[in-house]
Amino acid sequence: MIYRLKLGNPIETEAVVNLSEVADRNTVEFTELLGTVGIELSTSSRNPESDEPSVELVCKLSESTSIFGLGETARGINKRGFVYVSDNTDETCHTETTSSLYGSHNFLVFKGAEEDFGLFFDTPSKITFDLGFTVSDLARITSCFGDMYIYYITGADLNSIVRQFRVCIGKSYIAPSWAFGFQQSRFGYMNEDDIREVVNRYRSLGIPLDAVYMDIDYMQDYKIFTTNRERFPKFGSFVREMEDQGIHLVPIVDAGIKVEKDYDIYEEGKANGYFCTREDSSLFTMGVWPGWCHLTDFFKPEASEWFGNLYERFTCCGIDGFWNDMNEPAMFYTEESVAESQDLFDRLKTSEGKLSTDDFFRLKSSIDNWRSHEYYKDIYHLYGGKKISHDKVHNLYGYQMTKAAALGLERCMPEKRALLFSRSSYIGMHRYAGIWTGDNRSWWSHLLMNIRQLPSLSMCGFLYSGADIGGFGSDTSEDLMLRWTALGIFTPLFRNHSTCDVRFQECYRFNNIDAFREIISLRYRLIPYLYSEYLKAVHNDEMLFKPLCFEYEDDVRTFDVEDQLLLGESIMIAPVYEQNAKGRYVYLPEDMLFVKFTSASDYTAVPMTKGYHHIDVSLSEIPMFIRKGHILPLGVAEVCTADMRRYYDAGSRGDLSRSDFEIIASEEDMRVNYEMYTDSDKTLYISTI
Ligand code: MIG
Repeated sequence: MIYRLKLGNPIETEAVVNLSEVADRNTVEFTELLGTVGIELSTSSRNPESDEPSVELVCKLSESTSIFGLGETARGINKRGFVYVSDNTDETCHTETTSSLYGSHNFLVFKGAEEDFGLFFDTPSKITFDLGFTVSDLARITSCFGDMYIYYITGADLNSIVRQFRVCIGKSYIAPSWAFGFQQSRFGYMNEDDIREVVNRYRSLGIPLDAVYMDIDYMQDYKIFTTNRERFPKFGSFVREMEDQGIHLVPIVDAGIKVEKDYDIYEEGKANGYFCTREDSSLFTMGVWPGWCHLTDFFKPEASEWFGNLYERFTCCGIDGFWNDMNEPAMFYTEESVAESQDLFDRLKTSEGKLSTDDFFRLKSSIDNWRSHEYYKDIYHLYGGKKISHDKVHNLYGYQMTKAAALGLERCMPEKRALLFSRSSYIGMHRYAGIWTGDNRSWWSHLLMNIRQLPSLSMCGFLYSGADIGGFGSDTSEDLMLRWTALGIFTPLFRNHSTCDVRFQECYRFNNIDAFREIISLRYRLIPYLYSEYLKAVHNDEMLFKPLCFEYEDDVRTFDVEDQLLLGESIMIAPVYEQNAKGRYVYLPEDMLFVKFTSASDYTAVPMTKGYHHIDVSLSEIPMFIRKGHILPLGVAEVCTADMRRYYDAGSRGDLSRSDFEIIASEEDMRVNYEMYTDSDKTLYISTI
C-alpha cells in the first residue's frame, strides 16, 4: 500500500506519474500511520530564513535496522550511520565524508526488526537524512522547506516495497542496444585526428568499441551546439566516417549558454525570455567554461521545447547519443561572488599595502566560496506565472534539462532510441535518461563505491548508469584499470573516462593488452543477457542490481555483504576491488556455480556450497556465480554491437535459437527456460533448454 501526505503547496516535480495505487491521507491520519512503525512526524509553518526544520521525521532504530536507498551517494549499500543531504552538487573530489553528490533521490527503505516500510520525499529543495549519524539509534529526516509530498509505502518484503514505488514513478528509460557496447572517453580529445587515433588503436588491436565521446573541446569557445570548424572541419562526414567503422560519437552538452553577441542560441534565448533571471527580472549571469553564461529556465514550457529542439543540430548529422553535464547547475563564479572577493582584495590592499597571512587566508576562503550554494538564491525561475527562487527547486535542474533533451530527441528522431544520460538528476528523470556518477577518482575506494552505488540506483529507477571506469581524476594504474574494467563489463553504461591532466587510460596505453581485449570481449558475449535483464527490469519495475539481502532476507549474513551483487535473475557478481589482492572472500547464500573466465571464451566452473569461500582471481580473470536453477546464455563477441544485431534486432526475433548461445547452467542436465527479452518491443524470445 502507498499512502501520501500533501504538505503546503508542493512544486509538481513529476517524479510520480502513477497514482492509481496511492491513497491520500490528511496530516492526522498520516501521522497516525507513521506512528504504527515508530516514526514521529512534526510539521510547522515554514520559516525558510531560519534553520528551524519545518518538516521533521524521527524514527527510532533498533539494533538490527538497515536502511537502503538514496540512489547516488557515497558510502555503503546500507545507508545507516551517515548523514546525506539532497542538494545537487558539482563535487569534483568526493570522499567518505561527502554528503551531497550530483543527484537527489529521496527514496529509502527501512528494514527493521518488525515492519519494513519505504519513504519517498518529493521535494526539489534541500532535505537532510541523518540516518543514525548524530545519534546512533535515531534516524532524523529534516527540511526547512515544508512544501512537499511524503509517501509512505508498506509491503511484504523489500522487493515489493521497491516495486510499488517503481510502479508509481513510471518505467525507466530504455537505452539503445549499442549503448551496451564499450565506450571510450577523455576530457581532452581535441580534434578529428585524436578521435581517429582512438578508434584505430582499438580496431587494430581487436578490442571491441562502440562509442567515442566528445568532451567540451569540440565546441567553438564552449558554445553549446556549435563545433569548432578548424578541429572538426567536416563534422557531418566525420560522423559518417565513424559510423562506417561502427562507432557512435557522443557529444557533451553543458547547461550554461555563453553570453556572446550574435551567438544565435544566446540571441534567441534572450529575445524570447527563455533564461533565468534575478529577482529584479534582469538576466542572471554566472561563469562556467565559456565564461559568462545564462541558464535556461526549464519551468517555462516554451523554453524547454526550444532547448530540446537544439539537439536536432547534431541529430541531423547522424549523432544519436548525448551526455548532459554541468546541470546541477555547476557555477564557477557569479557576478556577486567575484565582486565580493574583488572588494575584499581592494580593502586588504589599501589597509596594509601588502597581504598578511591572515589576509591571504581570508582571500583564499572568499574565492573558495565562489562555488558555494548560497549564490543559488540569486537565480529566479518563473513557475506558474510567479517568480520563484532557485533555492526551492534546485534539485530539479538537471532533470528538467534532460527531460527537455529527451523530448526534443523524440521529436527529431522518432524512429530511433537515443543514448542520453545526465550528471545531475532527480527521481522522475529515470524515465527519460540514465546517469553517470560524475567525477570519481582513480582510487580503489571508488571502485568499491561504484559497486555500492549500483543497487541504490536500481531502486530509484536509474537502470542505465555507470561510473567513469578507471577513475576520472588522479592517475590510474594498470591493475586498477583491469579490476575496474572487470566490474564495468556488468554495468549498462560501460565507459572509460578521465580528465585532461592525468595519465592516459585508454586500454592500449597499458602492457597487458590481451587481458583488456579478453575482458571487454566477454562483455560483448554478455550483452544478450545484460540487455535482456535490463529490459526485464524496465518492463517489470524490477531492480537490475540487488544487494544479496533483497533476495535472501531470511539469511542475516547477507545483510553484511556490501561487495557482491545479484545482477538480473541468473548471476551474482563479486568483483575484486583491492590492490595486490590475488582473490577475495565471497559469501554464497545458497549453492552456486562458480564460473571463472580466464579469457572471453575459456572458463572453469566449480560448484560451490552455501557459505564462505575464498576464490583466486588473477588480474586478467573474471569471476561470477550462477544461481541455483539458473542459466547464463552467452553470445558471440564481435568488435562492435552493430555486428551483433541478430541478438536483439526486431527482424531477427524467432530466428535465434539455443545454438546461437553458449549456455552455462548451474547444474548439469538442468531443464529450464530462460526468457530472453529483446529489443523487438516487449516480446520475448524463450529459449528452451
Ligand atoms: O568542470 O567537460 O563530470 O566528465 O569531462 C568539469 C569536462 C566539466 C565534468 C564532467 C566530466 C567532464 C568535464 N566536466
